[in-house]
Amino acid sequence: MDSDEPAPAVDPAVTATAEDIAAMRIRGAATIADAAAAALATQAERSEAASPEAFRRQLRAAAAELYETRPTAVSLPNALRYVLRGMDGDTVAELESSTVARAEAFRTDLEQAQRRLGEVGANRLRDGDVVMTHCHSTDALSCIEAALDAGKHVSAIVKETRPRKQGHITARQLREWGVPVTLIVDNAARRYLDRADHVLVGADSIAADGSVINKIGTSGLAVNARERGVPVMVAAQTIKLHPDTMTGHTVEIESRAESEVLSEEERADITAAGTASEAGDGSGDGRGDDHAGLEVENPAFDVTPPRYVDAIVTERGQFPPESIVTLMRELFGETTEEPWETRG
Ligand code: RUB
Repeated sequence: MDSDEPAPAVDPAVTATAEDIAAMRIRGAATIADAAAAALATQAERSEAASPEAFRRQLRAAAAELYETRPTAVSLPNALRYVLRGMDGDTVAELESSTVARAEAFRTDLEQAQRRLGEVGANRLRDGDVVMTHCHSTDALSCIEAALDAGKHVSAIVKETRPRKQGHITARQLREWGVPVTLIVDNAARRYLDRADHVLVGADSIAADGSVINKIGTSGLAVNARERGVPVMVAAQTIKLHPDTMTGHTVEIESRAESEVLSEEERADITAAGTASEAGDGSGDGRGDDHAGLEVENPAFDVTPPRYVDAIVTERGQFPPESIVTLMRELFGETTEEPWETRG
């Protein structure tokens, strides 16, 4: 784009979706992908672009705004890439209809993939099994739903999942389906693994070496499960496969706000103790710097090495983590250029 050209107009509905994703009112990798595709369709429908080129620029700008919201779930760029690659035509009207159709196809495929994945995952669950969950994953829940549909009785040990307690969303959904739930704090997981037949989690991204990037705490759970002999099943549609990792890129781990871990009041309380001790040993002036000596770190995701994962369950079947790269090559080829980075 020439520097004197006006910035393409991104529709306010796209900006609203981007804000909802950033604020986690829309959250979870599959749900984020679905919302992003829907937002691109809205952008296409509401575009008042005067030329095909202006239309393309608008769509790319909308995709870039959505892309910036959260860094870890690859389903987001995968969704944006899929929709933009379907933008085809010589007129604005043709471009609009092809983009909207592509977004709709993506959303339908997403739903069907989740259902198929659920059926695959359900085959691993036997009647009477106890499943331990972490965070809230619609892919993981789809496996339980399919097991219930097949007439199996399943119960769940649901980890609360600090700091945002998305385990409560899982507990609510499972109770709605009539599944008996035991809710535990994260620290109790190892103790309760003795009662579990499976650990079942979702994924935000799967790397080419089979590493699983999911909500913080997943890796510790997987290590403990291995030590206890409980199999770890990762439910992840193929849009969770991270193409850039085939060419050596790593997955960015999102850091979230300190306030999710520590309120202002709690910080003041801890800081007061530090200030008092500094005053007591004579080394401080008794007032201190509110932020000195107390850092809060809040990574939202972690990486579980493939050796702790028994199976990655996708809509294409289940895979040992080490062989997932074969599926990745088949689906993505070797190219990783993002359409919203294309100029002109
Ligand atoms: C959610 C999370 C979920 C994955 C998979 O993190 O880690 O396990 O996104 O979810 P956050 P799904 O709450 O920070 O978005 O299976 O629904 O795609």
